[in-house]
Amino acid sequence: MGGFRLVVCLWSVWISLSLILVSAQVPNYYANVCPNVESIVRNVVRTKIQQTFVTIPATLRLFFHDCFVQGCDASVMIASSGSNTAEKDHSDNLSLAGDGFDTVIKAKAAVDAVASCKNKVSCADILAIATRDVVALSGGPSYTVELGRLDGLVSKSSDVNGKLPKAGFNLDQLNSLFANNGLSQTDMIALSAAHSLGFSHCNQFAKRIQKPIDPTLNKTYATQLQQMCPKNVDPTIAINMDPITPRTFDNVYYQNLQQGMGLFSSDQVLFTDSRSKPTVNSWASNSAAFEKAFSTAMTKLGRVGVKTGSNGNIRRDCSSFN
Ligand code: HEM
Ligand SMILES: *[C@@H]1O[C@H](CO)[C@@H](O)[C@H](O)[C@H]1NC(C)=O
Ligand SMILES: CC(=O)N[C@H]1CO[C@H](CO)[C@@H](O)[C@@H]1O
Repeated sequence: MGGFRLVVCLWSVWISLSLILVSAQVPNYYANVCPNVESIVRNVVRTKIQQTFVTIPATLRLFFHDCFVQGCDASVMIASSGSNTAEKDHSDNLSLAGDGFDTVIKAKAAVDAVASCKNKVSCADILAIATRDVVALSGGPSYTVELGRLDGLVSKSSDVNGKLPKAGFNLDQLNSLFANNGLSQTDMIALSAAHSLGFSHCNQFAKRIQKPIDPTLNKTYATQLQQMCPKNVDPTIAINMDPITPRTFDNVYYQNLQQGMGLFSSDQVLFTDSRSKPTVNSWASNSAAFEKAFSTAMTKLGRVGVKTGSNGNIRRDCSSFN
């Protein structure tokens, strides 16, 4: 038994080592060229949050969209030019708030202001670090960010088709899209707690509050949503996704689901589907278990489609190719 455990243990050490080597992702990747990269990024993020709260949800969502389309390679940052319509101009991006882009641009400038760091740190890694920081600075868990991603060489609006989840997705649709990115149902439920803060436009859930009202929606909450989002509402109006603690990253997201207060069908289904309900119930009452699962899932998300070698480079300007 002891011998077996040792073998299993060595085996998993070997597997993790080979994963690290294959993905070229290690926590202290910049130790020699830019040892302070994480504190430089953190300071920019902190200042930017003081200027506007939207920094937090905007950066978190930007990272998610980046990773699910072509991998975590900052391809989402590229501006369209000439005949190339880039990822960020796909309609599914409509609501990617400019403050996420701005955070990365500012952090990159601060990193590049240090001589030894100049043009040595990828935009993809800066986005990954900034994302960890916005979560931690809004009450969520902190975790070690694996580093060593290169910036991608391709960004096409057409590549976004079918890569991002829709607010009307059911559990099977959510699971299959996340599985395409190497993420389990547990990871998907954990990552959905990103909707613990930030904003949504009314059109994303308008159908649920029109008669007949979605029966999985809490009636009191439905009435509140109808008042905030009347028919013919200004399409630029956005409302809090977590009505109880909208500015804190926490497990109240799961408690809301238990009350029928998930904003999207894709949120509420995590509680109504018996396959995911036990996980929701467990994390609603156990914040530590949720935070652990979220950190694990974010680390896995950060490994999606990482570019190395000739598949990428270090962009000088995050919003355009070198
Ligand atoms: C599970 C499937 C998911 C669906 C269907 C989904 C869908 C959406 C939609 C429709 C919005 C509102 C867009 C708008 O009208 O402005 C939104 C907002 C947001 N999503 Fe998701 N999302 C999902 C998962 C995730 C994940 C995994 C993350 C990050 C880890 C994330 C982070 C966010 C954030 C932070 C916002 C607020 C953005 C802001 O306030 O600027 N979402 N999501
Ligand atoms: C609806 O939400 C209220 C709190 O706003 C809660 O007291 C009530 O139990 C919820 N109803 C259902 C069916 O979950
Ligand atoms: C932040 C950003 O660039 N959003 C763009 C997403 O795509 C729409 C077009 O569908 C643009 O108008 C937005 O500017």
